[in-house]
Amino acid sequence: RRVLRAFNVYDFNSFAAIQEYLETAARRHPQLLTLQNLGTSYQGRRMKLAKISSDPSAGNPIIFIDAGIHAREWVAPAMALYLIHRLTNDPDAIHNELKGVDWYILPVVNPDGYEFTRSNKSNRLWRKTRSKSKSSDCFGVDGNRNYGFKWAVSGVSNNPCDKETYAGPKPFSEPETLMVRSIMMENAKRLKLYVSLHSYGQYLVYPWGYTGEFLPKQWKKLDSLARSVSDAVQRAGGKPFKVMSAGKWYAAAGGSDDYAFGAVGVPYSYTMELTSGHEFIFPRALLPTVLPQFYEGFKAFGAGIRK
Ligand code: ING
Ligand code: ZN
Repeated sequence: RRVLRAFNVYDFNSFAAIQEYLETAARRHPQLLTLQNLGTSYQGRRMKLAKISSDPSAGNPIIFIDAGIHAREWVAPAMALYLIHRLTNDPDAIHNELKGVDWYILPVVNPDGYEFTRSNKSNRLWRKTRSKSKSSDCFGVDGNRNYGFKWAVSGVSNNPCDKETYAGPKPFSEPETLMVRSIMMENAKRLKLYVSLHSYGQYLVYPWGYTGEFLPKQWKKLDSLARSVSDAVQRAGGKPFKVMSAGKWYAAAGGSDDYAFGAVGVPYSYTMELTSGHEFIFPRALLPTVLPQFYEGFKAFGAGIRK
């Protein structure tokens, strides 16, 4: 007999606990939640995509959300799990958030890095993956510089020992970014909205990230949906988001949002920075306050792409 440990959604959980929560949730809500095996991370952690749908055969538009590509940004996976929790447990979600829209959620894109930051205090601020570089003794690639759209044209380091923004030896050198690419490619036609969750500075930014010199021609639609999300979070008592193109904040190429928008053709694509003023070391005690506030933003995302 297995003893079911209680899972606290208002906590920073281990990758193993997160996987166990996903399995349990899929068993409890088989008509809503299915798990797709994606393969393994560099160090062999099994990764699973949570697909939440009230009618999987309908071919609904898809909202795809990922989190935790940057190891130290712990609030992002916590938000992704809270989303799964609400979408599968709210009695009225089926008539609202899940009506005519499927939600695909990958809560931890970089599990090796995530576990590394949990392993001891001196690793707490690690950002990259944990792959071993062939050309040096250093480890890790910045997953959010590794996507194959305008790869490495701006805002990256070419040095494998750079702790922050090493773009990798080539685009999609990391198994973890390849997995996200596969999810996008397999679902390209139905993907309507992509959101990558991070934690730094409470920004909600859209393409282009690789340049701050110009905007995509659809920028007004991207901008106004982002503002409606920010307004909803603010109405719920949260801090507003700074809304702009990523490249206006700082130019950096190889991000997942540019790839989704520019290479896959996802019409709405964002990077969402969930910090409420706390950047990387987000206080656990604030999770019960901020996660429900941010959830109102996701409802606004859903409402915005439904109409
Ligand atoms: N921020 C993102 C980063 O990868 C970003 C956001 C991407 C900004 C591209 C501008 C351009 O640097 C975090 N928190 O990592
Ligand atoms: Zn980040």
